[in-house]
Amino acid sequence: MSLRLEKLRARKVYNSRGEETIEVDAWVDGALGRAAAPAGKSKGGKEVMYYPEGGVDESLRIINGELAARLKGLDVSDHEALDEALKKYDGTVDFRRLGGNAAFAISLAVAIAASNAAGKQLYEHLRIVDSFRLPYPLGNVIGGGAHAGRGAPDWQEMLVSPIGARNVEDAVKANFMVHARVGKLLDKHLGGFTLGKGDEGAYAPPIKTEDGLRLLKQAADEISDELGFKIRVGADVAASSLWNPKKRRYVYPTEGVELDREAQMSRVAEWIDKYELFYVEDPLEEDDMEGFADLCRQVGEKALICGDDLIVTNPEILSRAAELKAVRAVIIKPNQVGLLTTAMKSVKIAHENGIISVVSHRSGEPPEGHLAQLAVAWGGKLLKAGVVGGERVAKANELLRISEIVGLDKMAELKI
Ligand code: 2PG
Ligand code: MG
Repeated sequence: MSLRLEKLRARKVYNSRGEETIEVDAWVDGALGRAAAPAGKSKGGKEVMYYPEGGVDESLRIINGELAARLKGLDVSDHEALDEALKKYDGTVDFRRLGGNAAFAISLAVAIAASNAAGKQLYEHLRIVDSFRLPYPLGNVIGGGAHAGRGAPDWQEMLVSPIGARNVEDAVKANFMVHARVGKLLDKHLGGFTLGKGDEGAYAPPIKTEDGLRLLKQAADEISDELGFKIRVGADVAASSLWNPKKRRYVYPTEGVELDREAQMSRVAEWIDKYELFYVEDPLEEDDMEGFADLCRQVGEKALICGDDLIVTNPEILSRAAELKAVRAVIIKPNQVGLLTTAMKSVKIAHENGIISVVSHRSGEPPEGHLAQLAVAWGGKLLKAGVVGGERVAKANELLRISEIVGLDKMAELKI
């Protein structure tokens, strides 16, 4: 069956941080698909350019003019054809002509329109898995770094995931309960706390990272006991944000310490043991792939060492990381590479190499739930999408909707 792209229209809207972003409407055989692009704050150095010179407005000018006319009539039943056309039109390695976020919004909007036209769910249309499983939600509860103001914890995200939950309803509920409990514990610990939050709805309290991990572990254990299944704690260090290349040190402004590479690795390994962390993302700066491999060896089966800024969803970088055994999990953020099919290529490489894919939001998100559909389509075992805040809850709610079709208890197989 052929599906024809009839029309594209792009506009400027805003993400959860109040930044300008691009939204695209696509019509395929009379069906509408709509998607907007997210934006990162702690971006990897090798991500594509979000927008050309001239920003969102320049992307709008290109799409609503020449590009919409050029793509009209394209058969988009196979998504590859559209992404190839976008790549070819842009013609640069980093999407600097069209803008990676513009490419992403087109790619996703057209996939949604095509799935609607075919009467399918998006996860069916973009599937690369044989059978559908639901990812465990992974969300940040306490955070700091680039996502919060001065005085917040130095590590960017302290995360929770209910990896022992038997069904998705329990899993989603558990994260909300842990978030609420941490609010109470912080209030007690600080002798009063405003419940102030950072960009992703995680509390941004004036405490050191280690105190945050301790309180989060306590809350996760308490809720675990109440609900009767395992809830584990993890972290996104976002270590590139701490790395000072001149000093060759990881600089912790809130804590007031500076660590060399060895000390940073020891600290990560020590806290994995002490707080039973099951997941640590970007423990080292993004150019230290060797260090990731060392840490993976040292930590072994205890925790998933995950690459985000290290790999930026890039298939070539991921292949190198797989060869070096530098990671056991990889963050998949399609807007780091601009196209859904490039992200899908990375997911396939990950799975061929036994690497877990973690389909992830950005700190600046549009308030929509499509990411949950992508996680199910691609066999992501974890869906990293925050806990509270409308744009984060949208993903959890979409996961609940999908579970009505896939089956409430069809959770991913995640052995850790
Ligand atoms: C990260 C993300 C999302 P940002 O580092 O994993 O949590 O942050 O979108 O700012 O890159
Ligand atoms: Mg990250």
